[in-house]
Amino acid sequence: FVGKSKTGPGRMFELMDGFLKNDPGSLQKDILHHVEYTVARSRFSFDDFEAYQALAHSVRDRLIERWHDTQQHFKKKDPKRLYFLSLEFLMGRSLSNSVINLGIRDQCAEALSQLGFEYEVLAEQEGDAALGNGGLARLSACQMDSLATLDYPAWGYGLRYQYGLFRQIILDGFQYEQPDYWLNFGNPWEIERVHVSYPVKFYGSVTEEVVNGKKCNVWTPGETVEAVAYDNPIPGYGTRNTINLRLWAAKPSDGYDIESYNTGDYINAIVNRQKAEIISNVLYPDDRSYQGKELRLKQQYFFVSASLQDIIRRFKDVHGNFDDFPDKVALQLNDTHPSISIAELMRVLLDEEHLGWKKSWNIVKQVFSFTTHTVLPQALEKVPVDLFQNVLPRHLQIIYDINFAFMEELKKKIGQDYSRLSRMSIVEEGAVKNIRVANLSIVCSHTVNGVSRAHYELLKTRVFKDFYELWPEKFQYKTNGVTQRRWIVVSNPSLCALISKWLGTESWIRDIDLLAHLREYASNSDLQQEWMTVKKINKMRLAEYIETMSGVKVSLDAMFDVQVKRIHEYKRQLLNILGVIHRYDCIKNMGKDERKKVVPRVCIIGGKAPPGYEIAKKIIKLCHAVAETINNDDDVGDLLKLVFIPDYNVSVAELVIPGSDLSQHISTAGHEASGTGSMKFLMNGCLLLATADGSTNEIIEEIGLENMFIFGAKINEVPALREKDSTIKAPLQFVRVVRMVRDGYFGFKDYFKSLCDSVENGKDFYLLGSDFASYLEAQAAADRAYVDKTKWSEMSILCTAASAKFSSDRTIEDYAEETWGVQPCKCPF
Ligand code: KOT
Repeated sequence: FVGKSKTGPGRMFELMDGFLKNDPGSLQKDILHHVEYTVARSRFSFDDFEAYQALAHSVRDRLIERWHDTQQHFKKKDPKRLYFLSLEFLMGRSLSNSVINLGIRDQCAEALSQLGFEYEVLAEQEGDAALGNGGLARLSACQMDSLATLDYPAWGYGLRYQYGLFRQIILDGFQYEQPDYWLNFGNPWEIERVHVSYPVKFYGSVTEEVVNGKKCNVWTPGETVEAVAYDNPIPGYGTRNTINLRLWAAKPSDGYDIESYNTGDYINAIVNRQKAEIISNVLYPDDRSYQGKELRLKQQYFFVSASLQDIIRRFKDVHGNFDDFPDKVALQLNDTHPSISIAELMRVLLDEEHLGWKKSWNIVKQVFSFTTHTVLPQALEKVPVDLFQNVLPRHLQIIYDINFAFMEELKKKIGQDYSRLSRMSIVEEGAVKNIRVANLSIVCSHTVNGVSRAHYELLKTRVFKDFYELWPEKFQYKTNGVTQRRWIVVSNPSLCALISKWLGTESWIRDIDLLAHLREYASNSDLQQEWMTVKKINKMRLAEYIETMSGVKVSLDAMFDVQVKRIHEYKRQLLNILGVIHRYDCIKNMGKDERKKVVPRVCIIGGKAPPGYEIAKKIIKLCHAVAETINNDDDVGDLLKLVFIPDYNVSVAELVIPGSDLSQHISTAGHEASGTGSMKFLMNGCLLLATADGSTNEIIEEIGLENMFIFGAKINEVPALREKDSTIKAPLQFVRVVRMVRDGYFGFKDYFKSLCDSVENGKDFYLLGSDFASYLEAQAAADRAYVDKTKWSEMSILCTAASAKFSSDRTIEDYAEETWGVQPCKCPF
């Protein structure tokens, strides 16, 4: 507009005075402006939280500029776009991540220091955005960061829950859940789009009618809820590209409960309207067991319907018909949670666009790709047909039609093998008829991805064997990765600086393969010393946190041994605790001289148990009970401490991971689809003690068995071990430690009985007993390695170097090329 008319857009551009500037002076002005006009405090009197808010708004302004430019550019270029559909995103804090990716961290720190504030202190004011449960949800967040950084024309879509993942409170060692009302203090990172809203319909009935001489199924819905968009800009690192995470919130629609208005019940009508908002109220915290809840199905359909309306509107803005749809749109299903979008797209193309079955199906089968994140049968979603019929009657019809066509096609290929036909059917027959959402997703997607090589092998040979044999070409895997921007640059600034110093460049932050060059210096004693100094600084931070949270003072000379993740039997936190009891028992039985040889340990456990998962809750209580005994035993002193870190979340992870020496990933082989925590620890130079499960097998290839502590049964050995009575093979040490718990050595004898029963008396489904001896050996090997400081620091450096493969940048590039067919679209400014 420059030089053009000084009215309208020309005048506006002139007034804008170019883009916002990033020097400390300009940032200061913006911060003070926001103190006064956004936070509405006096610029002469505002506290740390208000300063954080003002800083956040100043950063947000810069994000918005880039967001606009990026979206404008995408619109102009009209590339094929990727839409990432996920019911969960675990974003954590945004401030530090944004200022790093915008390249303005130092400027912000300087601006604040002149105003009398400390950047780090303000960053701590922010609460986590915890719109997800665990691995799957944090993976979505890492992938959004990589999509933006690598300039892909992508958008994320999800739900804006009012309550994120519950807060974990520990009282007397027991877990209690409290609501996470994360929006209480406002959310500067989102932009409410009151004008971007779509009606989403539920319930009602379907009738066959003749429209324009053709027979049609007409859905007359019974309820309409409005979906309102909230945009969350996701900045890339070292690029202007800033993509969008659009989250939907439910609001009453104008037509909601019109009946009550008509009957004159005004007050009740208003009260009823608020019920619409329930849909986006709360995140389901139990992420592995499906109970066919109506609200859950409504959440899924709500976000999917709004997202597809939005995607189709954007497509139609430029394209006259749907022929190009598969060339312009890729829809990624993050597990089965958004899979109702398959039936919804079919419905829109059939009933609203009137494309006919053949054409609609041809489009649908080209656009969806599906990634599964589990091997646990109880995590595979099944929706009772009755529930479906009630909530989404037209979608159920469409699913039946898809299944009918699929069954016919299958019969042609495999003949009358009824047991296989019934296993593969989308509809599960039985006392309760169910829709198998995974089967629907496989049948209708062009690609099915696993999240590690081992996971892919299990999908092919066990979980989806029938489907693999039918369509081997559909199956792929993309080993998970995590973003080095958050997991090194943001969370471990000292290590970041050290890596850049030794590599002579910061380019590894975008080009992760460069990180592997650290290998060349792994045996350099100068680097080793500096490396261990950084680790010490991080251990100090963590030790302070532990003391504040649990009152336990820990020694920095001790090995910090950490297991932080959701609590689940298959992840075997119980194995860890029984191992700690064994260590304690050994120390107690040692003479003075022997004790001198013990490598001191601080064992750290953290994680949330799903609220209804009794055994997981008992594991948390056991951890506290054992900690109480050990930490107060003067006999043991600094040789052993056990601490439970409450309310483990993304920002706690950012503190814990850099300060760890050893981390445990000890799931029963064949149960963890991938695991991503291990990758974050690896990046931070933390050694791994692990089973050969999930992505660990690929980590072994990168770093070598000699630099890790691997133990336990292999994936292929597990089924045979389960056949036998595992208690027979449980070693004496195992029997002894379980007995200590049973006999009430740590109190709560009756309460822990069922926990002990779960690993004895011929049960022990997760094979704690049969893996116990090799677990203890791996722990002993870790002790021996820790004593040799030179060797340990070399191994630690090799861990970081080996983590290059486990960047989500690599994962996303592979998806873009092999699954989605999208290319980078870089904003030129
Ligand atoms: C939750 C519900 C249903 C199905 C799967 C899940 C799920 C799986 N939630 N988190 N996961 C984890 O996803 C991570 C990312 O792929 C994996 O690394 C990890 O092994 C899964 O357990």
